[in-house]
Amino acid sequence: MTYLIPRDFVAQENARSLAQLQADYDALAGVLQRRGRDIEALTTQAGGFSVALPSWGVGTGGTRFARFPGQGEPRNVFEKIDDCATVHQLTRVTPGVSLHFPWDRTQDPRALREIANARGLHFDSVNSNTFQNAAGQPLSYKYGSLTAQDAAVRAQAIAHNIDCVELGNTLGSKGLTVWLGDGANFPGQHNLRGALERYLSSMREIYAALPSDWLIYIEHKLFEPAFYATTIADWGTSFACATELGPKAKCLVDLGHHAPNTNIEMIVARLAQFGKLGGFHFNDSKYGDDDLDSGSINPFQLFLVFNELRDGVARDGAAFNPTYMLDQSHNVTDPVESLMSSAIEVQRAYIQAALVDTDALAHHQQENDALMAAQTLKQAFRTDVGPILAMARVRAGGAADPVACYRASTYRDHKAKERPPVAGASGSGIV
Ligand SMILES: [Mn+2]
Repeated sequence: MTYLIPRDFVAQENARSLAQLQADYDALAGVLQRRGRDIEALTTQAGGFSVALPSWGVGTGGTRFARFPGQGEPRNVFEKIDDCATVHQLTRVTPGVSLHFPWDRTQDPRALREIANARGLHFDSVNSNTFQNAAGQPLSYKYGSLTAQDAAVRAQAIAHNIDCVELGNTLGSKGLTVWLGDGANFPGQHNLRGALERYLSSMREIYAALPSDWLIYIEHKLFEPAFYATTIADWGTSFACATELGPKAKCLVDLGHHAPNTNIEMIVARLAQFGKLGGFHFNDSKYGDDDLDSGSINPFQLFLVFNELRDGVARDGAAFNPTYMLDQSHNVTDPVESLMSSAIEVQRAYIQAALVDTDALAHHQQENDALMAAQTLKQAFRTDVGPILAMARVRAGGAADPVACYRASTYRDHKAKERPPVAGASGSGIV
C-alpha cells in the first residue's frame, strides 16, 4: 500500500499555527489597506496560481559529476506521480507534471493519465531527449541529433520527438519542449550556419506533426555540453527559429541558461512584446546552469521577471498566457522539500509583482524620477506576502507550512521502506 499524507493530518498540523497565521494575515491586511489594496483579492489571485513540476525533479538529479541518491527515491514514473501529488497536496500550486521521455516512458499511458488525474494532477508539456542515447537506440547522438550531419541520425531524432507528441497527446499534454544539446566543442567542428539550417529542417518536420491545439517550446541554453558553439544558444536564435517555424512555436526561458548578469527580465519583455514568450523553466543560479531552487540566490530577479509578466497580462489580458514550470536538480536537499520551496518562491514573486503600484510607477517613469520608480518596485518586493500564500494554501486544503508538515508526516521514511533501490531504475537528469 502506497503511503499518502492523510488529509486529516494536514488539518491537524495547520490547527497548531492557524491563530498565528490569522494574526499575521490581519496585520498584513491593514498594511495593504493603507496602500489601497484588498488582501482578499490578492489571496484569491494567489490561489489561482500554478507552476508545473518536472518529473525529474522528484529524484536527486545530482550534478554533472555525481548523484548521491537519497532514501526512498521514486523508481518509476508512477512513484514520481505520488511525490508530485504530495508536493501539490501541501502547496496547492503544482497540479501540472512535465514528463521527460524516454525517462518516463510507460507501456500504458492511459493508466498513467488516470492515476495522475485521480491524484489531482494533469500533464503539462512533455520533454524530448536527444542529448543522450536511449537504451537500444540504433544510431548515436554523439555528434548531434536534430542537427547531425547524418540524415539517418536526424530522422531518428525527429521520430523520437514525434513519438513524444503522440505519447503526450494520449496523456493530455498540449506542448512539446525541445532542449537540444547539439553544437560544437571546437572552432571548425561544424559549419555554424549549416547546423542551424539542419535544425530548422528537422524542427519543421516535428512542427508539422503537432496537433492543432499544441505548442512547441524552443528552450535555448548558452553552453554545455557544446562548449564552443551551442546551436540554440540564446533568445535571439530561439526567437528567429520560432518565427521561422510559425505560430505554434514559442520560446522557453530557463532562468539558468544565460551568461551571468544577463538582464533576463528584459529578454522576457522582448519575447512578450513580439508574441513569442511561450514559458519558463524556473530555477536559480550563481554562475551558469546551476539548477538551484527558485529564489534561493536572486529572488529580486525572479520578482523583476514577474513584474514583466504582470505587465504582459496588463497589456494583452488572457491572450498572454506563458506556461510556468520548475526545472531544478541538485544533491543536497530532499527533492520534495526543494520543489515545495521553489513553487512557493515562484508564487511569492507572482504576488509581490501584483503588489506593484502601477499608477505610481507610470507616474515616476513619466517624470523621469528613476529613484522613486525603483523605490516603487522595491516597496512591492520588500512586502512579506507569506501570510497571503499560507492563507491561500490553508483555504485550498494545503499546509500552512508545507515543509514542516511534510517532515512531521514522515513521508520520506515511509517511502524509504516502500521503495528499496533497484538497478536500472527510471533515470533523472539535468535539463
Ligand atoms: Mn530547462
